[in-house]
Amino acid sequence: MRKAGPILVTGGAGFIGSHLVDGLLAKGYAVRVLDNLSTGKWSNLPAGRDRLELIEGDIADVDVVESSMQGCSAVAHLAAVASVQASVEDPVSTHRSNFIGTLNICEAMRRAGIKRVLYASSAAVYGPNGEGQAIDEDTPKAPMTPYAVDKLAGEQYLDFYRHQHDLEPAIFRFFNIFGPRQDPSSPYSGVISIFTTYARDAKPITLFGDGEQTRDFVYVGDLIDLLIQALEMPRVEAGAVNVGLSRSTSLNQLLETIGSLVGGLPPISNAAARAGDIRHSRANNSRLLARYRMAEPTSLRDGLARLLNG
Ligand code: NAD
Ligand code: UD2
Repeated sequence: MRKAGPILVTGGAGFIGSHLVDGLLAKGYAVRVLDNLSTGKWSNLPAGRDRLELIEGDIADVDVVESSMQGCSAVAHLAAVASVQASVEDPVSTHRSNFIGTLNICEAMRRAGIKRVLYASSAAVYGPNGEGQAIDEDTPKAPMTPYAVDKLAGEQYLDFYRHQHDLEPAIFRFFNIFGPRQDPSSPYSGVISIFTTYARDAKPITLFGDGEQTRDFVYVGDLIDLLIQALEMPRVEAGAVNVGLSRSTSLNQLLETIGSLVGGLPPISNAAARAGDIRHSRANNSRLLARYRMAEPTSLRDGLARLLNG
């Protein structure tokens, strides 16, 4: 695999993508990144590295996708408008990236004869279903936003290409991923990126709701190990895989841990819970554990410490 041509990482200048690029380079792979820099930054990636090619371009542009794929051995498709709220405000342009872009990747792979593709889907496909229990992959889907509709449609297209054209998609439904380089600048950024940045800068924090809502937080480094395994395994089984630790943390517990790491918390104000907010989100990760090797996951405290020191 390593000598057979670069891995194309779409969205490689973003939060998760840039960590995947680091992981692949460290393992000796050549990497080509395709990113339109809408939220990603080249400065997330190491400068002047051999084996790393950067292409600024849009996955909604068929020609760009096709030329970027020339000579590649596999694809990690992470590019997307990752903000659920952005998809609610502008479904059409989100759809171009999240749906048309994914279809362009499938078609270009078919034409280039490339088989293996990783796909970053989301727990958002379950909507409120499964709330209050550990959500397994067979839980009925209830996509409630354009973001979730497009992610689910992308999964289904990848299934079609698997049956029809022997593509080998490894589809992952990420729960709440956190770590260094997650952009805290929007109010809809990941809660950990906001809380850690504000705590460090002593800026007031807003807690939507009573803080007893829970999430299944995964440190980005643990995710990258799984993604690289999915590129290297001889065969990918059909069916999407939840990426969560089946570990519930409330926002109040999260704040307490951040406070103990930074030596205190800034003022915290409570605001009304966000419309449509999910109260409890936790993965049943039996399928993940059955298919992938998983070392002891990074504890929330260690992940937060790395983020704060990074
Ligand atoms: P991110 O915004 O940091 O990364 C997305 C990258 O895609 C950015 O670099 C952006 O510039 C690029 N991009 C967006 N539209 C593009 C287009 N049309 N053409 C080319 N590049 C484009 O977000 P992230 O958190 O790193 O998310 C990576 C993937 O994981 C996304 O597909 C996202 O939907 C998915 N995901 C993330 C989480 C999470 O907890 N962070 C949860 C579920 C799913
Ligand atoms: C995450 C993903 C989303 C989708 C969804 C699946 C992120 C950023 N979003 O949404 O893409 O995959 O999971 O169900 O990863 N909060 C505060 N104060 C703040 C910011 C957030 O209290 O300043 C709360 C927020 O109201 C929510 C919780 O923190 O209750 C988590 O919010 P989030 O935006 O990090 O993630 P989530 O789970 O809504």
